Amino acid sequence: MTILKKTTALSTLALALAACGDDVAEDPVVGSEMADVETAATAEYDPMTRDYALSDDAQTRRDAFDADAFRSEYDGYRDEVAAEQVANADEAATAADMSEDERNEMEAASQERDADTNMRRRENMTWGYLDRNDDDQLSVAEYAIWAIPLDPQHEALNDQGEPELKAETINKAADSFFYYDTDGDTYLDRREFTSARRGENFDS
Ligand SMILES: [Ca+2]
Ligand SMILES: [Ca+2]
Repeated sequence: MTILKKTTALSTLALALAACGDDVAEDPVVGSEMADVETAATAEYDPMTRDYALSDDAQTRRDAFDADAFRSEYDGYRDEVAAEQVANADEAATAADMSEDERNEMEAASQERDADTNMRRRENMTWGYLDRNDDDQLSVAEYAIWAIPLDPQHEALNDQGEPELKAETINKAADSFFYYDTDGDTYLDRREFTSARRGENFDS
């Protein structure tokens, strides 16, 4: 039973085992397969996981992308979201004059955060959370709050010895952004971001 002791340390597996009862717990292989299914059901599409073939026009916009400006805008937003307080879900439930959007936003804002970064888990990143300047469209930096993994801080150190994003991480986020910016205005509207979030594939 040493295997069982080891594997129950993984919370998803422990959940799967608990749900499946003792029969499955006797067989760690079956147990781990179930844990994979559990994880896949809740995971959001990760835009960092594939390559994006850009049209000539999209590539032109991609080439004009300013990585330095991106870094400073993105870092500012990261600081903002890291300082955000967890909302009170009970208040959301009792505020009768809220719109459905506001209620969903409060609900998402009250969910548990990533322990290291205080950022929302990706599936709880609502449009309102990402659209930091409230202009109803996402810039690359706003989009990257969702697209770039929650804790990329240990990726690389800059000249001052501070952690910063690797160029390849920014490049991948930008590639996916310009891939999903189908109307070419260098912002993602709600429809375009929904495509990104679903991981839609436009390649023929
Ligand atoms: Ca915006
Ligand atoms: Ca657009």
